[in-house]
Amino acid sequence: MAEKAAAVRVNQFLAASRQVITSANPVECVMGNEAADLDSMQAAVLYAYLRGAVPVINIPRADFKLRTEAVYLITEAGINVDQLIFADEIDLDELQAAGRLSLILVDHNKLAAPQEKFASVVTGVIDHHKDEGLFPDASPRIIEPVGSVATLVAELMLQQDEALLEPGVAKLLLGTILLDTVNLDPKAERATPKDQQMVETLLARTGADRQQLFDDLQREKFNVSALGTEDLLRKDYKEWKLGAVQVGIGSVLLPITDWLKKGSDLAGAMDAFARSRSLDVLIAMNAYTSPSFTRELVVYCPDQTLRERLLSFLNQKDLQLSEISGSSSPALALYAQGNLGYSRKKLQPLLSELFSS
Ligand SMILES: [Mn+2]
Repeated sequence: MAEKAAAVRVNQFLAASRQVITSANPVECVMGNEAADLDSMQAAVLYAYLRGAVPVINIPRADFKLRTEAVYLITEAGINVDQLIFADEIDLDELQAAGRLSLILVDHNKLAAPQEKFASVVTGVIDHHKDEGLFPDASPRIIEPVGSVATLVAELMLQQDEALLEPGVAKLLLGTILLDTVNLDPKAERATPKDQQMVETLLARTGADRQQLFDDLQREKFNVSALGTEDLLRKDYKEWKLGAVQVGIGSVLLPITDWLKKGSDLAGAMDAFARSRSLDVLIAMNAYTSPSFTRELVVYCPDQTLRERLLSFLNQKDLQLSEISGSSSPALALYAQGNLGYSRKKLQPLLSELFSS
């Protein structure tokens, strides 16, 4: 991999913006949406940089490592991750109560329910989602249906001062647009002529290899090799109460055999995860491409009666399960899943049918 790009000025800005929070002055924050995907994060950082505001990454710091493509690109762009400000490192409630907070929303134009309390201090919006018609007096209020909000941020930076686009900044913007537009693929129907044009501008500034950068990002998006069992499970996790049964299902991008090789006892780690969330049933749906698309199923259920009922039900349905060896506990069942059509969206209603009857 190439040497990391330079982002000296951004890093200086990030260090200074941390100090603004602890002063007694008004604080203008730029905040992305709660999903905190790469374009939300980069927009918070770079639009805050452009304005001299405080960027807020809208997830706890502990969740950052789950966005593996963001960890990769932000690091490659030379940005100091330690200096980023995450949602659990700034007390927005306290700032609002003190009358010191104003908020610019990027990559969303409607606050998520837990953050609706901040609606009265929203002063600006930059987004590419459907315009919900809120915050009519916001300034700026830029909502354009482009493929990536990075395209809008790049445009504003170029308008204000081209010198803001040091190499690391240009690389961060470029990689984000490529990821959001599936490398400008017309079939994905994401890229607009404006995204296209911005990619060309940024390619000229960075000298990057477009296909290589996109391939690197795609690879890193699915590269979960550095994550432990708890993080693998919570990276893409949903939970339901089905009848009287609390069920959690994580999508895991790793073969069961690789997971078992991670050293620590899988049944023990599943047990700890299930206990911490008071789950009766914890399922991992493993899906990966290596080389062809494969699905596997991991079922953890310590209660024997419930487990027998669940496993016999799953084996009767058309998931085409065949047992994989390697389980260290009777509570843990490992399966290859022949029917690739059963995603979490389809499994959840099946379980609902079972447990609600
Ligand atoms: Mn977005």
